[in-house]
Amino acid sequence: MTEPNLNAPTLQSETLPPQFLPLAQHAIQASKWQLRELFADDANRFNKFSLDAAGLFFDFSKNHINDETLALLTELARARGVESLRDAMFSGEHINVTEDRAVLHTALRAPAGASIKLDGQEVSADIEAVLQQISKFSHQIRSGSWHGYTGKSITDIVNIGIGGSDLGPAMTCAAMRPFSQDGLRLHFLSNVDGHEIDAILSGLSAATTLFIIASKTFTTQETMLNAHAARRWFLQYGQTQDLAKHFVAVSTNTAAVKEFGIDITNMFPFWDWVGGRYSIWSAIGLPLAIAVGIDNFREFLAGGHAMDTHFRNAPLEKNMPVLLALTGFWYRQFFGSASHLIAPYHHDLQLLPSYLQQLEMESNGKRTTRDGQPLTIPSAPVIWGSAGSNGQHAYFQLLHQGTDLIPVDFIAVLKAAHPYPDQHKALLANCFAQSEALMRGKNEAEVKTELQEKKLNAQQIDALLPHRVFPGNKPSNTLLLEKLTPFSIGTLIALYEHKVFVQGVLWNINSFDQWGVELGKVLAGRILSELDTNSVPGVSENHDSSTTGLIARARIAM
Ligand code: G6Q
Repeated sequence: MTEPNLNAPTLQSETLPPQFLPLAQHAIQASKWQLRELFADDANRFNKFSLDAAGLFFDFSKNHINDETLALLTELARARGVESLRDAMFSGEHINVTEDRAVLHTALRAPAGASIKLDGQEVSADIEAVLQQISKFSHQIRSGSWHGYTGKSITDIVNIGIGGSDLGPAMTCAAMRPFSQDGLRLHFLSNVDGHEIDAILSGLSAATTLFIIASKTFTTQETMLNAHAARRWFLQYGQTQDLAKHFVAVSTNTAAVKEFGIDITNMFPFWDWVGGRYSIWSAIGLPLAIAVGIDNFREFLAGGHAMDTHFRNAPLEKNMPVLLALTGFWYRQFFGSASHLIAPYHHDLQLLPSYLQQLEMESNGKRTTRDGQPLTIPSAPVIWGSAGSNGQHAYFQLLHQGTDLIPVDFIAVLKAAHPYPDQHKALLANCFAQSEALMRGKNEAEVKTELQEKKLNAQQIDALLPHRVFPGNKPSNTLLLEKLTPFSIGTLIALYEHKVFVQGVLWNINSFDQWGVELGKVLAGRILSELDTNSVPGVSENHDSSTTGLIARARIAM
């Protein structure tokens, strides 16, 4: 039994953009390569296919690539306009064509005073003003000088938001846990499922709780329901005039914030040129600034900016986000890999896979080109994952011996922030061992020797052999961070944002709208009114029999 190659791609030249054809031809060759042999043939492979940027180290040598592959991939990136669209994004052009908006989250992390123009107007003064507001408020909460209605300091902060208004703060607060102030507890309420608000509020005291209502639009059903429920809960203890001490808002919608009853001086604004899933750098990062302090928050922004500088200036061949994007694109486009695993080997990065899931799947889960034509090639794969090493005892079996090709991004942190060196060594050992095992596999000869050493007889060996062989030849990237700090977390997130941008350009899609999310918001609103047991059943909307039946059963039970 010989080790299988990658699934040989079929050349569908009629649906492929002509610019993809040289790579499609090349992929047929590459599908025959064994990663083991690529390493055996070139002692310099690791040095050649790895790079440092903005404090991150990126090893992409365990991919089915050679010099020619990289040359073809970067040539394609140029031909698709990665450089020109990148420059258009940074200079505030309205590259979000379906919403006619600029995409300027990068401006939020530029150094104070940097000249960034949007439609002819400087934006940096507005950005700095909000940062000052965040600085003042977070200091008041952290120092205990912001008092609740009984005169006590705040001990618990509940961020009420969903999607982009939840995942960024929740993920970064977890990632920066060692930098967080003791005695301040952060809670993230996103789900419209009342069990979540019930679980969070049941442990809290209204007198020492601050609610941050985070919603770009301030109309999202789940957030508004939770915000109103939190308000009702608070008013069981405090008075209406006390609300200002316990409710603040982060939004672009001043009128709706006012209508909710939040004092506008306690509203932290941001702008429509900041997409929800790119908004952690804006006032949506308020919970993070409260948890870790404004200096650490600014360090986080500086980390994002360091990656921006690299992305803007490095040639494509030495550009980390571009290379991360190209390696993923290579398998998605030419080898049919339908999913991509994010495996951070760090407990504090446990929410990173969910964060990247939104970033990538909401940005690039599209089927229409920027100019409105149907896409004839696959776009974003499914992004999934969880913190290592837990996954090894669960789904890694499928990576090693299943039938699908699933590229992996391993993310490891070299220096731990805890006093358990044995655990840290074991964690890193597991991480590196997995990428090696996926790449090398274990061939028949190796399995035979192993079983012979265990004194199994020839018949037993023959029976076990097919089950014990690992084909290997599975690709992965490894990203190394020196330490998990606000700065390095900033670089890591910006790296993936730009990866997503580059892949969107390769697929020629608009990565910055989300019409699928908007549809969900509308549909749930309609059915909500039909679940109201005071409404007349079945008259407000015509549904299929399944949806009608489900609504009817719920009405009876409620
Ligand atoms: C992000 C998406 C989506 C959005 C949420 C919350 O890019 O648009 O996840 O962040 O639907 O929206 P609001 O912030 O408007 O409540």
